[in-house]
Amino acid sequence: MTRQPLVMGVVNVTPDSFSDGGRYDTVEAAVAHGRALLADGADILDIGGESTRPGATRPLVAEELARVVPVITELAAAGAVVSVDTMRAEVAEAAVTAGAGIVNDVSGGLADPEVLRVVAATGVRYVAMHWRAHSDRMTDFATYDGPGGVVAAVRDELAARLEAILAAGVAADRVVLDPGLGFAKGAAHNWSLLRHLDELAALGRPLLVGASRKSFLGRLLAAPDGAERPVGEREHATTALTVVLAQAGVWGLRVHDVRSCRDALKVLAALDEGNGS
Ligand code: PMM
Repeated sequence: MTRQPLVMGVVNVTPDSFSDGGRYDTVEAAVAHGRALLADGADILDIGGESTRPGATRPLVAEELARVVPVITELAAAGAVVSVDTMRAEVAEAAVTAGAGIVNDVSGGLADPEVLRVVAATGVRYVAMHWRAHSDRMTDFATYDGPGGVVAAVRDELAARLEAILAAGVAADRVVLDPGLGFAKGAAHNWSLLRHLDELAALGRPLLVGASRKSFLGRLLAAPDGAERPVGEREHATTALTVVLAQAGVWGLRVHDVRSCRDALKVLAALDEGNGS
């Protein structure tokens, strides 16, 4: 059977994330949500304490630590494979000490290069996402005018990050790359990247993709008056992308609704098992 992607379930311990902000912003609610995602079949729980929605302002380090560390401690103790969604070395270090086995850095080490030192020293897995600027000004950086457009730019910028990550002493086989859908990218940029993931895979590292409920899907499904489909009503489109991305051979899918993602993967697995019969 072809390898199926890992399913990374999102636990945002934030008051302001675009898709689920404020729903799991206490330790109890976040832990309960994490347990529910595990029951639905999540392979990894991605726990974050900083919203990266367009325009978001950053929490204080102490605030971010207080949000994620207790949640990671409990869920890791319950046996979950935990990823910490952070751009800060201090948070990454505390998260790994609390039991996280993956650092998911949406800035790929650009926001705080010390993150790479923590990853190298601890030997955890590292997700490096394509990123250009913090969320309060990332829309100013959504321009890709060079030859090859957004795909070539994201490929080249990820290649440069990969070089810096390896130079910091992180083992190549610990690194996963991510196109960073919606980060300094408009809807057309996201679709181009989804069409050409093979060009990013050519960098030689596995890919994680986070398309779940993002605004480009809201725009795709917009009402006749142009109003974006609300966040909570983008699940079917997200699931359709699950199928496409699994068939494209990605390493992992970062999703909010683990159950529908897992259902879609089960359909693919059943078809795969029937191959040759
Ligand atoms: N997207 C968000 C947050 N973290 N991490 C990775 N690796 N890839 C993503 O696409 C990504 C991410 C924003 O979505 P959310 O607010 O629902 O968490």
